[in-house]
Amino acid sequence: MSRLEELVKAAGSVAISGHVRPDGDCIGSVMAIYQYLKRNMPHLQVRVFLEKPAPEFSCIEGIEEIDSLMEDEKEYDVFLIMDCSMDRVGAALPIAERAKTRINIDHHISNSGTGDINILKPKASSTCEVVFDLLEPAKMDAEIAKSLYLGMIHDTGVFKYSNTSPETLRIAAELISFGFDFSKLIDETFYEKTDAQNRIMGKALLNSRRLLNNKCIVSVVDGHLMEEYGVGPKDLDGIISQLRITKGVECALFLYQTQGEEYKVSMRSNSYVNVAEIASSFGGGGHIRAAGCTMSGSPDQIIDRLAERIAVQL
Ligand SMILES: [Mn+2]
Repeated sequence: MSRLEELVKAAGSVAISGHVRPDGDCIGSVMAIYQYLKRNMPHLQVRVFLEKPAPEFSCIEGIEEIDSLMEDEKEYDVFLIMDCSMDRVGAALPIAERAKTRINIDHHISNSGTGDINILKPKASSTCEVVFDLLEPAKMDAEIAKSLYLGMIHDTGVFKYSNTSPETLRIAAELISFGFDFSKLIDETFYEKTDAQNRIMGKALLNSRRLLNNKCIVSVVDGHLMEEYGVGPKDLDGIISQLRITKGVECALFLYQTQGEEYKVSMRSNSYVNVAEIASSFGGGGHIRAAGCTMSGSPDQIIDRLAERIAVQL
């Protein structure tokens, strides 16, 4: 019996949830467990409570069965909290609190365990990697493998980030042996952009300029430009990553207008500038190589203030 089956063997009903604004790893881990329990424990009543996933995840089997209203008043025997701590399940919180037993499965180092049972592996690339160890390969199929692979590619940037371990790749190897179209999955859920998203990225790159002896690159998208291209903040994802990989650049800045004189600032560095320190000095936060904050003023004023801080570290 797989570890997952053991965990829920005494239960008659299981609810599964993850964090608000669900990403690939959250959706993948939640759906893999859902699919596995439906296949192997058909007597179980299983429900998924999650905010509505973005349209690019529609290729995941059973995604249309997710309950995003979360008005269920049932007392579930087991509530699975995936890829986050219990305080991040959003509207599913009352269902989690009502459940008889909570099981928290996660890989975030900040999660100290918010379930009655906790399965936490901070060294794992993704929650999907943690879930793989709870399942029996003989009881899996291509759809379950595809869901787990989804989470792994999203949390590792398609096996690029430093959280990718030999174990991550060994599991990925096992998953692709189930036979699903992984190239299509990666393109559709990770790389694909709308025409408008491509155009605004092109515009942002054209408008970029270099500062501080060319070691810093900066680009600004204001409200007018967003309106002209018919895009929202979510459509600007990926611009900062493209700026960062410009040859010769140590530090990249991307600003977009949120309202009036307010701008959201994303910062990235490549090898030595600590952008978390700069972001936190302006009330934001993040990691050493990727951080952000919200600042007020004209773009030029904001860039001057940031450049002053960056210059000290260059
Ligand atoms: Mn994750």
